[in-house]
Amino acid sequence: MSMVRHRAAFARFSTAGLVAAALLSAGCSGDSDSAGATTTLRPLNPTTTVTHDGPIALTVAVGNMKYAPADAKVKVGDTVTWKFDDKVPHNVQGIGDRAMVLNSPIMDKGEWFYTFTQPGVYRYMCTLHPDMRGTITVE
Ligand SMILES: [Cu+2]
Repeated sequence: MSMVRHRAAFARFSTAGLVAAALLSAGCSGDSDSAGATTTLRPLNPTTTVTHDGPIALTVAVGNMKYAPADAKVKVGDTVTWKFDDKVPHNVQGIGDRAMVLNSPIMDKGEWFYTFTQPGVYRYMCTLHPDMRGTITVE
């Protein structure tokens, strides 16, 4: 009899553990869902220039071998466009895990958009000219 009670208590404990594990994995899948939403805003083919119909919170000029402004702040949900206009081609390549979402084609003219869905500090550079650096802080 006491053995049965002991098993029942163990079973309840296991169930609580499973519920906790399920909650944890639900949290994880929620994170990857929002990452997936970010993915849909990126160009499917990196050589294709995408267009964007919504409002632009910030335009970063890419020219004269620099990003202007080099440092800027936007809010979650804001779309930033990088407007390329120079004699030589450039790109926007994120530095570090969070900023890997910034991955524009190499272009000398045209625009590339990104809509920020997660707060954080996004540092980026031009892979052709590593001295070209910029930062977008998303609040
Ligand atoms: Cu460059």
